[in-house]
Amino acid sequence: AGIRDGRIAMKRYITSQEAPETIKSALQRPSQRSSEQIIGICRPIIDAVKARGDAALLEYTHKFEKATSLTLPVLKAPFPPSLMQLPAQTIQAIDISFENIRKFHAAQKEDKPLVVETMPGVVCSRFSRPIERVGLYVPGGTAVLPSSALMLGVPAMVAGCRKIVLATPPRANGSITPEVVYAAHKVGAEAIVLAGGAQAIAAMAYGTESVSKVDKILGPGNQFVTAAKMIVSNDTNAGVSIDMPAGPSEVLVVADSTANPAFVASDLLSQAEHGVDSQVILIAVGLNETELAAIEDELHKQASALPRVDIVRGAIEHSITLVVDTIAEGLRLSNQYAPEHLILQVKDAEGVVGLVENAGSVFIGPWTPESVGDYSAGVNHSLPTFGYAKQYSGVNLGSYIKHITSSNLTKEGLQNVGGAVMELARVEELEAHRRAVSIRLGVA
Ligand code: HSO
Ligand code: ZN
Repeated sequence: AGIRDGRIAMKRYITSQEAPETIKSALQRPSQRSSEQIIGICRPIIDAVKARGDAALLEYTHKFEKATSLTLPVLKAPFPPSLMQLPAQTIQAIDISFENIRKFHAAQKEDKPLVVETMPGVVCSRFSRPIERVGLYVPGGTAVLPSSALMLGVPAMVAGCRKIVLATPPRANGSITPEVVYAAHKVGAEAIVLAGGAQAIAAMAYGTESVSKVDKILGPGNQFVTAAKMIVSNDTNAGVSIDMPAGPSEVLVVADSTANPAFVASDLLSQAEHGVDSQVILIAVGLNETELAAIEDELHKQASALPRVDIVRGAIEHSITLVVDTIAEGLRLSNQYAPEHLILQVKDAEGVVGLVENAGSVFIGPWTPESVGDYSAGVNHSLPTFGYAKQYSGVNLGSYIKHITSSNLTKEGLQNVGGAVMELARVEELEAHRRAVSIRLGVA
């Protein structure tokens, strides 16, 4: 798998010649290490940080990150300029991206409360407040990800969260990448927790001597980070929620004969280079052998020239091409897969968006590579993976706020609705409920 005739290639299925079951199983995500096993590894780490705070947190950072020189697990704001020294063009790129992400998320603000008079004198309303303290996990691993710091931090800033804590694993020398420090500075983070994995999640969920406890933890991560987020969010004593379960990155490209083969291949590869567990899917609508071969040639050629070709090879091993006859069939399969990213490189791509039911984020037309959304267009890149696009939204302004409702009745309002309340209270045999109305209306 992953290699055909000595070339980097995705396995190809002609859907009309296969049983639906075959296609269904071809669209399975690569299986993850059993979560029971991962939870078993994470639990003692979480318990240790909960019990012994900073000391345990540092021990794990020394062990897992090899950052043995580190003596304090947090870097507090204001961050020294010496830790964010960057070339002018990097600053400019971060600033442009920051501003676009800020604009798009600021536009998601509800400017006024929702007010509805359901009956004369019965006024219901809904208003929002920021979550007070948020913890943002920025993964380390094979790439440095300042873009994730922006994607998680900018909406927190826009929402007005009072305390923003960022956690990211330090390098072996105990430092963190200056781009991440600069992003943390721009979003107004009060501290950076120099830790990764389950230990970082535990520190933010429970707090330690030097790490503030938060109310919600957001951000992607590996299986340990995801398992740790699940564990702490299930602990009623922690009082912490999470954004969503996370899995490996994925993209699904729908291409027809109007698509540029080089563009299609470049989009598939930009996701494939994230990790060996990434998955990329091509849905080829009505392409003939020559057109398919053109994309495959590009894929092999471009992949071979990439610095991360070894990672790409791993991802391509469990990636597939599905050849379908119609756009409708292509979108049906895409909706069934529910990709994190959906790229439409088809004639009238905008018109096809109407057929999209399940996807984290959609990239429309030949001039919209996924990379623009990963970094700078303004949309968020923290998105549901592993089929969770069927029920979750990506990170957005709403991820950082709660809605509160209120009711406000006049005497007339209570007269109008009170009868219904008293009758339902009678049915539920909750007499005190009924009397709270009757005492006010002076009825029996
Ligand atoms: N494509 C990733 C986000 C990212 N890409 C960060 C580059 N840097 C989310 O699936
Ligand atoms: Zn990406």
